[in-house]
Amino acid sequence: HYSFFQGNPRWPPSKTRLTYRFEANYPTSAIPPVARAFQKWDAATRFSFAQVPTNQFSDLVIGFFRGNHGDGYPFDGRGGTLAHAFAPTDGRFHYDADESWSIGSVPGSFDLETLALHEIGHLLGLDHSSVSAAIMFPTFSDGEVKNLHPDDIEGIRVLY
Ligand code: TQI
Ligand code: CA
Ligand code: ZN
Ligand code: ZN
Repeated sequence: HYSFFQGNPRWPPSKTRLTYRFEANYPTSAIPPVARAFQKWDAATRFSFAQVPTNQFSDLVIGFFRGNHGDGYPFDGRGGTLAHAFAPTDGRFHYDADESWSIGSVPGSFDLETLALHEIGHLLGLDHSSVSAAIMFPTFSDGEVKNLHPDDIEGIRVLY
C-alpha cells in the first residue's frame, strides 16, 4: 500500500503544471528516459510536466552528482544509494553520477527511466509502498525495469 511523507507535504492543489530542467553536467542520453517517466506520471495524474532550458526557472531540477554535492546527502560511489529526491515542494532530484546507468534492462546497470519514475513519485509526495510491483516499493535491482502500478496512481489521486 502507498504512503505519504510525514505531514502529507504536497504541491498546492492549484499547481497542475510543473516545469523541470537539467542542471550542471548531465548526460544528454538521460533526457529521453526522464521525459518518458514524466509522460507516464502526466498520463496518470492531474499534473502536466514540461522541460525548460537549463538556465530558466523550474519547479523541478534534475542533476547528476558524485560524492559530496552540497545538499547534506552525499552520494557514496558505486553501489548503495543510486539517486534521491526531496519531498514537496523542494523539487530537487539527483542521480549518483558514479553509478552505471542504462536505458532499458542491462545487467549490472540501473535503468534511468525506472529510477526517474520512482524519484518523481517522491517529488510529488509519495513515500514508499508495501506493494512489491509498485514503483514506490523500496527494493530495486540492477537490470530491472518497472512501470507505474495502480497502487502508485491511487496514492497520487488520494494525495491530490
Ligand atoms: N535512494 C533512496 C530512495 O529513493 C533515497 C531515499 C530513502 C529517499 N528514503 C527516502 C528519498 C525517502 C526520498 C524519500 O528511496 S536509493 C529505491 C528503492 C533508491 C532506492 O538510491 O536507495 C529505488 C532509488 F525503493 F528500491 F529502495 C530507487 Cl526504487
Ligand atoms: Ca551510489
Ligand atoms: Zn543530492
Ligand atoms: Zn524511494
